[in-house]
Amino acid sequence: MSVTLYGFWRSLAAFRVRAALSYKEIPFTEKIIDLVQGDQFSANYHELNPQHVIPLLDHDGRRLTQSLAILEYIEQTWPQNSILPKDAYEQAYLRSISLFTIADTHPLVVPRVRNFLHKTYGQDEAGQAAWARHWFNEGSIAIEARLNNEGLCGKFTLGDTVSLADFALCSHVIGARLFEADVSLAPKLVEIANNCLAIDSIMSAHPLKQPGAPVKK
Ligand SMILES: N[C@@H](CCC(=O)N[C@@H](CS)C(=O)NCC(=O)O)C(=O)O
Repeated sequence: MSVTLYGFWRSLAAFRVRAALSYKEIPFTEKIIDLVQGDQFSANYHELNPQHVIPLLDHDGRRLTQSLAILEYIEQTWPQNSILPKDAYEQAYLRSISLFTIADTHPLVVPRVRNFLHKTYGQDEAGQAAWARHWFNEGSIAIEARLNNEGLCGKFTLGDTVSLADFALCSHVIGARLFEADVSLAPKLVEIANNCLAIDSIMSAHPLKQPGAPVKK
């Protein structure tokens, strides 16, 4: 069996997939697509994913994109350490919480959006970071309100069991911290992310633990 993740240290979407593979103890190799160097636009990568984004998962030559779809595939293919309950409502709830960040926040802060802000509206790095912080904060407030409003979370998004939504929420908090957004807006969300990162297999997938990440002095 061969499982290859195309990722990059900084990518929040790649983190979601890396965390799931690691949590489920699935052996995989990671190929680096350096988003800063523009590897996502190379001819070789274009052949694999003409959307020019990561993550991409190759399982025995079959390729998948979009982190949420990949997480579902991983769950169905390798059921150990399940990350999705059987109940239809609970599944939909977890997908819905995941999409708060995967669909509604993260796409606003990815490199192609920040590059567009720079090229078209002259935003320098500080302006782009302020933009990212704004959307991370909006996302945090929305997620926190939803988590509290439904009252289903315990240590994790649904009770005390890790699910695919936890990888999504954790990616949101990691990104918010990288951009120095105000995570104090969302204490429950932060608690869930911290509980995830207290699990060694999830922590090992953290962006700052990957090759190429800046080393803290
Ligand atoms: N919705 C996609 C997001 C994919 C995405 O935008 N990935 C970012 C990295 S986190 C990327 O490859 N960006 C390249 C770019 O913006 O040029 C997913 O969840 O997989």
